[in-house]
Amino acid sequence: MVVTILVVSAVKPQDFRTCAQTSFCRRNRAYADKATSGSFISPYNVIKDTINIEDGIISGELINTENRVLFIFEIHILINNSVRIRINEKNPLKPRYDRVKYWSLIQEPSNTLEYTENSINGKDMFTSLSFGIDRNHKVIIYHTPFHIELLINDVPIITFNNRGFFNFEHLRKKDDPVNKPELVIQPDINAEEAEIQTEEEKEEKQEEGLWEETFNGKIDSKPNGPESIGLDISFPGFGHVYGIPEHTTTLSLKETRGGDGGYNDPYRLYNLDVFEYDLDSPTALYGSIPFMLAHRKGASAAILWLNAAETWIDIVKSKDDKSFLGFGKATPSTHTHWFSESGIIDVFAFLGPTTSDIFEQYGSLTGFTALPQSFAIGYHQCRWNYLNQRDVAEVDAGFDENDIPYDVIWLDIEHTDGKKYFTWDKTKFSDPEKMQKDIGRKGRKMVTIVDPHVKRDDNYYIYKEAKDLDILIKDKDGKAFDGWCWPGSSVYPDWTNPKAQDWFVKKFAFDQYEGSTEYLFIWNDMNEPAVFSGPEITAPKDLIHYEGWEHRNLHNLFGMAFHAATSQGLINRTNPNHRPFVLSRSFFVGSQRFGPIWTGDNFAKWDHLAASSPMLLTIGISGIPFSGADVGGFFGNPEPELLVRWYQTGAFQPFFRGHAHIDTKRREPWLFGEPYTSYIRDAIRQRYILLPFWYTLFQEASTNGMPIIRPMFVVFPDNEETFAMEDQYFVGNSLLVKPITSQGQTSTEVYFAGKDIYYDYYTFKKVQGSGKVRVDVLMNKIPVFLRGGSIIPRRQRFRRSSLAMYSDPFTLIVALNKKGEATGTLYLDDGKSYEYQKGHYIYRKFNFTSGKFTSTSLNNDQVQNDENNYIRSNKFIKIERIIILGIDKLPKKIIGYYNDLIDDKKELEFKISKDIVIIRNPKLLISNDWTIEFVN
Ligand code: NBV
Repeated sequence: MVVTILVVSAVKPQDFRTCAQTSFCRRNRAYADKATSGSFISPYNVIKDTINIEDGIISGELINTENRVLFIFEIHILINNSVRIRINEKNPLKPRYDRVKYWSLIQEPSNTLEYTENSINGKDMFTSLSFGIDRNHKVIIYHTPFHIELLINDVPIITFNNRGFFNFEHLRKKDDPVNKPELVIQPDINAEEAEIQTEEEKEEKQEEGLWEETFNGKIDSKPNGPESIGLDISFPGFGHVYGIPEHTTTLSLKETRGGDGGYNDPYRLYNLDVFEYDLDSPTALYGSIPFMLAHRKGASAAILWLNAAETWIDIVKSKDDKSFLGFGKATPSTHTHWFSESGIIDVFAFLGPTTSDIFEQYGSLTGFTALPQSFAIGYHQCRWNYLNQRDVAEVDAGFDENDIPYDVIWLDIEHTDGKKYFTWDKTKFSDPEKMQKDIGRKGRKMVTIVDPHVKRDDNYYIYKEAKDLDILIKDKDGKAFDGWCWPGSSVYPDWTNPKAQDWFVKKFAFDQYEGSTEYLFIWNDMNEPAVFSGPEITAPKDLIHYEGWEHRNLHNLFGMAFHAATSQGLINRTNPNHRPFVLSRSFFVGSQRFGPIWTGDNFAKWDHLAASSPMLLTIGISGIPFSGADVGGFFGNPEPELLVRWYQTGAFQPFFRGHAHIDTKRREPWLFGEPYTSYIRDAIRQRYILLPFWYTLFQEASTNGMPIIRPMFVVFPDNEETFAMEDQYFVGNSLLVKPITSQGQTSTEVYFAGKDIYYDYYTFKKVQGSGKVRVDVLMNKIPVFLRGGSIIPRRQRFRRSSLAMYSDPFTLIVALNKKGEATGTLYLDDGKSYEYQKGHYIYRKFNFTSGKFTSTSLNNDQVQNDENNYIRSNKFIKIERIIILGIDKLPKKIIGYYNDLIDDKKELEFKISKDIVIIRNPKLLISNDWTIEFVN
């Protein structure tokens, strides 16, 4: 323990590099400065004769006219309104890293044949092609200098190298005089210093960091020298850009490069274990997704910069004074500048035009989120650490004694024997199987932590096997890399090596992981990877991976490769396979296929609670809908009010887990006494009541990429007032949530967009007014509203876990809109297996219109009725209550019938109170098609 505290307190913000302390960041920013200075013209030109158009690909060569280095470019016109741009050196000294696609894409995307070559006479100056079914999309490649524009209906949507920042540092030999570095500007020295520099000193400064770089005494040997790539990407007419997690910044991204309210440094993407991270900052955190979404009224567009090396992104906005797009008013544009330390340029552009189109386009490339087991969306109770088996049993019993449902209890690193993962400290956990079975018997699960470092100990089987298989990451001299982490001296298996993947997957078999049972699931922490002895608390960039690739190239995907192996391990351990559950701290493009992620070590402070919403919204629109923040805050002790507010917010965020640092006071939900226990109980129960609604959203996210919690601008894409809103959001399209994130709040302002009717979620009262409305806030709940037009499925019986609710009847809440209409869906399956992929599920569409309420099947897999294993064993699940809000004409009679038994109509009992109609026990089953008619 002493070691823990010493190591942890040594980690400080100055452990992390700024742009000025990073040579490729300095060089690319300096290049951008040079390019924006008056007379600059980008030296990269297309060599006209090399242009070729074939099968949806425009290819050709580029020349850097300053040093005659040649490049190959390919522009792929993809199905699904997307374009891919790839640029690499024509004759690199050695191959450049191009393996990110294997990890992040689910398959090589297909090119479209729906295109037409344009204006041959333009061919000298530019090459252009129209695509899409209506051919209203266009790509134009300008030859001299090289730049690309993507247009829809002749309006530019995304441009590349229009500002001339394209900079491809070709691989070179250190002593080759022709290959001197191109740059002359060093922004990290002030003017005075610059004056006194001799030519020689200047040159030395230029060389600094090209072939070797030192930070905090740690040397990066950089055997390949400078090899960065940079490109400017602009979104003309778009005033807002979002995405590029993980940062603690605003949802609508701020500008960098200084200025009013802007950051000085670019946004950094470099997976790092940042101790006690700051809020409102562009510095890197645990995960990286180089995906950016631009939005304006009428259009959305997005970019995926497929590169796993350290990456920085500058954002500036311009207010064009001339009218753009004929809007008749000055329209801002957003200009971004992306640069990565190594690799190639492989950029995808998604042309929408709507945000949901983009989520679809992006998801069909990188994979949609995996449908989790249903327990995974219940409440999780974690702490570093539950001390022993008795502690686990007592905490578990505490939930029952206090009538609080929960699904999973977690064990952190102290459960192991000396931080050797896959082992148990038998003095604390003498019978782990019994412990899990006791928990499992109540319908609950357990999670243990498995980190990616391996204790260097010849008596530890994991170490021995990994060493014998020769799958460890090597240092630059070819020896197994030794880094310091929780167990002390450790090695790091190379998760990018297929042999390591195959080996690790097997470690989760029940006969391999001693003391594991089917109730046990996994948590991957420290997989950035965290290396206490390494530069910036991570792996040195010159480590060597599978096939000889330097760590520098793949740093940001390393943690995901570990997550992938763990997740596959859990799939494979049962036959038939069950869905895995693995939480990961590090993430990259594609992580959504392997399990949820969380925002790491936050603080028990109000501003951290507030920051959780924009962070999770950002991660969600960037392809990972299943994410959460430690409820209560990891570091520090929350006052009871903060803890309550955090539970109330967490209940409306996708991954819902309470967690706390080892040095904090215990804070299980009942420990603060009344009224707090009741408040927390109510919050967790709300989560359980809504599980069918959440599970349906997860299923939909897993097929169309729609985020589960949605920023206001996604739900109201034409309402400019919502574009920067981040303190309220939607769950699906139906529930508007406003977290309360400051102390002692008794009222708050909620923005009710559109002309919709909203109902208070708890009282069902209609909200009076629209736009900004001040609402009262009580301590027992946060403001949540039902949007008129939606139908929400709920299960209202209180049980102790989600599994215990498996066969419970449903309540349907029908919130009518102004036209007296509403729709909704409900997805149900066994919550565990992959049978749903064969059609064994229930998927209902509810529709209320013209006084008729219907339920019809959306299951298109044709596994109906008794052939449907799920329906067969769940056909008696009933609807026990229907609540209709906002009904105009109160009914005199309500009639219900199954659609295939139309002659068997029953009159249903109902109650009316004001404009709310409650039908009790309509005697209808959830799996069947039925109709309810309201007779006036
Ligand atoms: O394993 C201990 C902790 C864990 O509880 C936390 O959730 C992780 O983010 N872990 C980090 C390592 C130490 C943190 C100071």
